[in-house]
Amino acid sequence: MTEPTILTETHGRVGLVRLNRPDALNAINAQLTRELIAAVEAFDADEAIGAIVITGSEKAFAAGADIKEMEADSYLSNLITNKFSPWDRMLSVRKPMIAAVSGYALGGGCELAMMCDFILAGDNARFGQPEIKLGLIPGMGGTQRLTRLIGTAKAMDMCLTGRMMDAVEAERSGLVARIVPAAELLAEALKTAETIASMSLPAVLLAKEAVHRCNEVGLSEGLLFERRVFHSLFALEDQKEGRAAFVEKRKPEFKNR
Ligand code: CO8
Repeated sequence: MTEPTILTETHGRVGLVRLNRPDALNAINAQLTRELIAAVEAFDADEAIGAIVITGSEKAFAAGADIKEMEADSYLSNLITNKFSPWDRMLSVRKPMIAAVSGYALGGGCELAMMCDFILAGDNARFGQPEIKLGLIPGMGGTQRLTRLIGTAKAMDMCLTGRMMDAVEAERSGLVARIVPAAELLAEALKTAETIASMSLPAVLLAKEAVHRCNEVGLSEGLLFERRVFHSLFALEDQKEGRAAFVEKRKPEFKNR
C-alpha cells in the first residue's frame, strides 16, 4: 500500500494537516495534491472544526512541485489534464487556513502557503519562486498572489531571479503575517487558529470572504459588500451576545461556532 503523504490531527476545534514526504522535502506530487485537498475539504465540512493549519517539517514546508514526477509532462498533457487545476478547489474552502512555514517554501510550496489566508513564518523560513531556474514560471498562482501580496517590484525580483527571501524580508514585504521562533511555530499557529475557531463562525466566514473580495472588485464595490455584510450580522444572536459580553465585562459565549 502507498504511504500517505500527509498526516491529519485535530487539536480542539483546529484541523491540522502536516505534509509528510520527508525524503523529498515535502515536494508536491499528484498524490499529495489529492490527499491534501481532500483533507482540507473534510475539515471545512466538519462542524467540529473552526480553522485549519497546514504545516510541513522543520526543514521544509514544501520545496516545490515534484520536479521528478514531471518528467513525462508535455504541453499536450498539461493542457488536456489542465495541470494544477485541482488547486482551484482551495478557493472554495470557507474556514480560515493558516500556513505555518518552517524552512523552505519554494515554488509550489510558496504558492501553497499563499493559498492559505495568512502565513505564520518560523524565523528559519525561506520563500522563493525558483521556477525560472528550471526554464519555467510559477504555475500555481505565484505570479498573481505574490504580486498582490508584496507588489510588482519585489514579485518581479523573486520570479525573474529565483532568489530566496528570508523570514524578516518576507514579513517586511507583507508576505507573512508574523515571525515566530521556529521551535514555537506550530504551537503559535495552533493557538492562533484556536482563537479564530472560538469566534462566531458566521462572522469569521464573512470576514474571510470580505477580505478576499478586495482582490476581486474595485474599492466602491468592495466597501458596499463590506457594509452589507456588516448590516447582515445584526440578524444573528452572536452579535447580541458579543455586544452584551463587552458591556457586562465577560467572555462572549457564541452559539454559532
Ligand atoms: N521535487 C522533487 N524532489 C525534490 C524537490 C522537488 N521540488 N526538492 C527537493 N527534492 C528532493 C531532492 O531531490 C533530494 O532527493 P534525493 O535525496 O533522492 O536526491 C531530497 O529532496 C533532499 O533535497 P536536497 O538534497 O537537494 O536538499 P538540500 O538541503 O541540499 O537542498 C533545496 C534543499 C535548496 C530546497 C533543494 O532541494 C532545491 O533546490 N530543491 C528544488 C527547489 C525548487 O526548484 N522548487 C521549485 C520547483 S518548480 C515548481 O514548484 C513548479 C513547477 C515544477 C516543474 C518542473 C518540471 C521540469
